[in-house]
Amino acid sequence: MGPTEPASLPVVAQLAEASRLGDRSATARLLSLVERGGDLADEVASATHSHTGEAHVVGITGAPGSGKSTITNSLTTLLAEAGKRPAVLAVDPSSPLTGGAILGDRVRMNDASGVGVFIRSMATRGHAGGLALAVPGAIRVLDAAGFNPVVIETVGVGQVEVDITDAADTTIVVVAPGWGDAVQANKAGLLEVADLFVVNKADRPGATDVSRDLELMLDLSTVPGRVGTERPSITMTTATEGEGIGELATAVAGHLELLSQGVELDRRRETRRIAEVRAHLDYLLGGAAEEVLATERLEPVQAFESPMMVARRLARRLAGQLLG
Ligand SMILES: Nc1nc2c(ncn2[C@@H]2O[C@H](COP(=O)(O)OP(=O)(O)OP(=O)(O)O)[C@@H](O)[C@H]2O)c(=O)[nH]1
Ligand SMILES: [Mg+2]
Repeated sequence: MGPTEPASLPVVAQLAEASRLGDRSATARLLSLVERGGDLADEVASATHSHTGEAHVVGITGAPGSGKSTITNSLTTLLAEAGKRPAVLAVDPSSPLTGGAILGDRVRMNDASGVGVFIRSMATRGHAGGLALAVPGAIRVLDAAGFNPVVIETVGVGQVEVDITDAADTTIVVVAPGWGDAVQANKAGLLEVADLFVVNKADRPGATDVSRDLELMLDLSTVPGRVGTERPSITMTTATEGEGIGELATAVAGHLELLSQGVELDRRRETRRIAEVRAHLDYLLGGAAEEVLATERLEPVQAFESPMMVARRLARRLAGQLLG
């Protein structure tokens, strides 16, 4: 923010402006507001929204311990050294709000932070609108701040991991020998969401088996690649040594190019936009319903009015309030 700006300018707009100009602490503060949710998060969305669309959003998912953070560290370090401005958003849906970095990841992302990669952990348990609102909001902040690519690492396992792939242009699924191998990835529904596969820990026995299993499953799969019939490529990496990371960077850039050639990039982003609108609508309606329930004095149980009828009556009142 500059000294010439009027003092009345809302603080969120000032932060957004500073963030766009490269002030990282302003970016961090915007992310904290997004993480907390509520009215200020909405203001952040308004202040950043018109400056987005440049960043390639890359999701990295896979079983716990497969090497997602190590890969993210190596990949973003390489990209930063090549002159790009990557940011990392590590999303942990199972932890309560932290407002800061998760210690283990901070250690594993040492190289990246050393070369100026912007790294932020975000816990979404306790977020008013949950993951569905917090993650797109955070991506928007980073995109508007000029970071590109924005890499989202998901911590934890389960449905959430698959959900989060909806937020990305390109989804990388990491598998490693042992627990979290190809069969596990298939069971977790990760085969369908992968644009690119990484078989990490290539230095470990069994890595080529994992790769072969993946190829087999892709052969047998009736699910085509997410872009037309494009089959996800498999990159072998030893992330701890940086091996294969250059190939991965090439694959990631190649996937963006593929998306950009046709309508697929726009289509994915439009799908994302609709999903976010839906999440907001759910949140608004859910909140309004709670309010109606809290403020309307519900009559004692009436034999002639079923719970459904009460709900309909309240919904009519709610609609009147929302529209009136
Ligand atoms: N041998 C070997 N170990 C690796 C490799 N990549 C990562 N590791 C190790 O595997 C462990 C887990 O790596 P992380 O990068 O934290 O894995 P993650 O998928 O981010 O784990 P969570 O975030 O906890 O789900 C660490 O001890 C890494 O040093 C690799 O290529 N080879
Ligand atoms: Mg991790």
